[in-house]
Amino acid sequence: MGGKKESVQQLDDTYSASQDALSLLAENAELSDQDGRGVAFRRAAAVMKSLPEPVTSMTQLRGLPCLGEHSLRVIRDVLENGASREVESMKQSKQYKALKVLTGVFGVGAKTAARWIREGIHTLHQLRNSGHTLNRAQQAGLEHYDDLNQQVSKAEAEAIQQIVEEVVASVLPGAKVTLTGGFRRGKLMGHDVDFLITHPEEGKEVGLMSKVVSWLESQGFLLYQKTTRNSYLVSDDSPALPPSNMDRFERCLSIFKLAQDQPHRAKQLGALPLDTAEHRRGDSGLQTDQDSCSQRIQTPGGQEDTKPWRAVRVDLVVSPISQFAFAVLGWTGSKLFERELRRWAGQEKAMSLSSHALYDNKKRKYLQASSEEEIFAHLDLEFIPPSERNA
Ligand code: DCP
Ligand code: MG
Repeated sequence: MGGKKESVQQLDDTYSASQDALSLLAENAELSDQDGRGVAFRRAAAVMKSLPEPVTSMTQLRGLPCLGEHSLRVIRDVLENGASREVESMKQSKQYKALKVLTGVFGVGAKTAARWIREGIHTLHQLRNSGHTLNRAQQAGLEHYDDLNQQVSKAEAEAIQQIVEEVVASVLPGAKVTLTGGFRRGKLMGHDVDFLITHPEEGKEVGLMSKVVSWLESQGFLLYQKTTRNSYLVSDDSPALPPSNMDRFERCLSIFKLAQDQPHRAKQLGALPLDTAEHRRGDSGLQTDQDSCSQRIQTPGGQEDTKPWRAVRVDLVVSPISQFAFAVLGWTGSKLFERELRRWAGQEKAMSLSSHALYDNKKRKYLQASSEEEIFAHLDLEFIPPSERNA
């Protein structure tokens, strides 16, 4: 029996090794600003994840969708050699390492990172000494690099939820806060915490964001914030869809200062002053090359980490109640799930789905919905609960 167990374990390892390899290729494509390739590898990884049993032979993959020539080559390599040579060498490449380090700075995207790499900047040390003027987001990203590259736990997300609920209730009684993103899908870790805020009476939500942000700032909860205003306009005869997948809700991209090790006491720590930042974290949640790591550590005299708080990325989004169901659906993700859902709506139903609305292109009208269930029904789909949207 022991032998069987072992071989099953081995199979599972191979199984997840091919998923991991495909996910890494997807990541590398995204970091290299090749979104099309990224989506192709994400789809292939999702197909591998959805298989009911471990793959032992290539014949099992026959007829499966989304597995292109390249993905199949990678899977074969993993099956035959235990690892993909292409992925292993990519992981070791200077380009990949530099992309990973630089795009790990909040506010730095694939294009900026690629430009810097072309100028010979591969590490945070080189970036700091490059003389480049960084924008406010990037400065905050550099300053809180280690914290922001460390995953956020469910307990931390809940502590932040408590704070956000408290401030929202105090500035607009009756307003409702919903945890969205990966945590709504049941994930235990995330790269940030996403919230959607609405009020049951249409229009009451106007002006809410600025009050929430002012309150949070006055209490010392924000290390950084940038609020963008709602730019969504509904017109009667055309689907007012944004040009990209980006939605147009009023949105606050922020970095929270969360008291550490005391998530349950988060409430009382509201007035934690910002200038307690004399100690920097020395640990790193990200694998980077030694050079960039050592340059990042700024703990004076190499003390143990005594900083009583940590920086956490938080997104706040405000939606009018009439668009709330679409907003929840759009902000729950995953990104691949959203993409597939929109594709289904467009190709199978001739409808345009966004985080704001669902438009029926044949009937030339918007379809109303006050819950996610109603949206799935409009799309002729069975309801898929958030925990099953992790594709
Ligand atoms: N989203 C969107 N439009 C944006 C930003 C996000 O539609 N401009 C959606 C898709 C995401 C969800 O909102 O699935 C949350 O975005 P995140 O980037 O936070 O992704 P997750 O929460 O799914 O992952 P993580 O756990 O890494 O935060
Ligand atoms: Mg998220």
